[in-house]
Amino acid sequence: MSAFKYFQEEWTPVINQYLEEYLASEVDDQKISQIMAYSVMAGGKRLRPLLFLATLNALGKEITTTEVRIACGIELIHTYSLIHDDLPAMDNDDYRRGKLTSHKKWGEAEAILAGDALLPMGIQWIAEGSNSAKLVAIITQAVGPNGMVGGQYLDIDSTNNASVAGDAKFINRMEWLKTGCLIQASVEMAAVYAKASQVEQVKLVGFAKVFGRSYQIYDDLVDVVETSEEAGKATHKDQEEGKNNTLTLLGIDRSRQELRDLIKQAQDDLHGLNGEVLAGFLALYQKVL
Ligand code: GRG
Repeated sequence: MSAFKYFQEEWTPVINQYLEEYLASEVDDQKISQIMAYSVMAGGKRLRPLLFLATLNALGKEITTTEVRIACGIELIHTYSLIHDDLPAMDNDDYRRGKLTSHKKWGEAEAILAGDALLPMGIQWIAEGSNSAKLVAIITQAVGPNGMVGGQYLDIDSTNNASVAGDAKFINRMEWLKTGCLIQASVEMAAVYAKASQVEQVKLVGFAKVFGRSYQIYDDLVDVVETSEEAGKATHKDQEEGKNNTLTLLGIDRSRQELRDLIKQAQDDLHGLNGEVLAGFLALYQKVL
């Protein structure tokens, strides 16, 4: 088994158990707790908390419940963004992670509030660890107007805007803000938390930047590979919905090539680090290449 698989199989259940237990015990009202947990426990891959923990592992830092709580805080924030992204006013999706979306299951006001509740709760979990002021500064920057929310705004603002369709610079920026910033923050927070050296920080942030960029391309390619019988002839959902992303810009083959180039860059960034587990995240992409 690869070091990554081993790590993933060891820590995913720990993350899941922590989320389930503490969402239940730290939210007073049973009903809102249930609505929050419905989305948090819906079967996500736990990519961001695993990245946080894998970065600690690369830096030789021991992982205890304290670190798991911070990792889980990141997942709460990620889940908030998914709940809000699915709302009728945004992507208007009925299913997420194979289940009804929060607003379809519980109602729109309830879904908005569940997302609103997960964001500060995630920040609270992060704020309770050591070096917390820096960690909170990194995460809030990453998900605010100069990060994820900014990217989501650009996405919504540019939907059905034909003049953006060929604008690679705009699309790169939008995707970076929407997806890349939170991924980078997951790694950067661990580097700060574990007091990585300057050299280690530069390498890790370099890796995280490339990984964050590549993840959006992967996510779009997964949609195509999983929803079309013949990937080469796919009519992509995003294209039909007037969305602009790397896939609609470059098409399938060039997106795959871009992903291969990014994988090489990410591997290069890890040279000189104990980054076997981190490098294993790149293997996720094999299924779309
Ligand atoms: C609504 C403020 C706000 C932000 C939304 C996250 C996001 C920004 C939009 C969701 C749409 C999307 C596909 C964005 C790209 C980020 C991404 C790849 C999300 C999916 O993350 P995974 O693959 O999902 O880690 P799981 O379900 O495994 O957690």
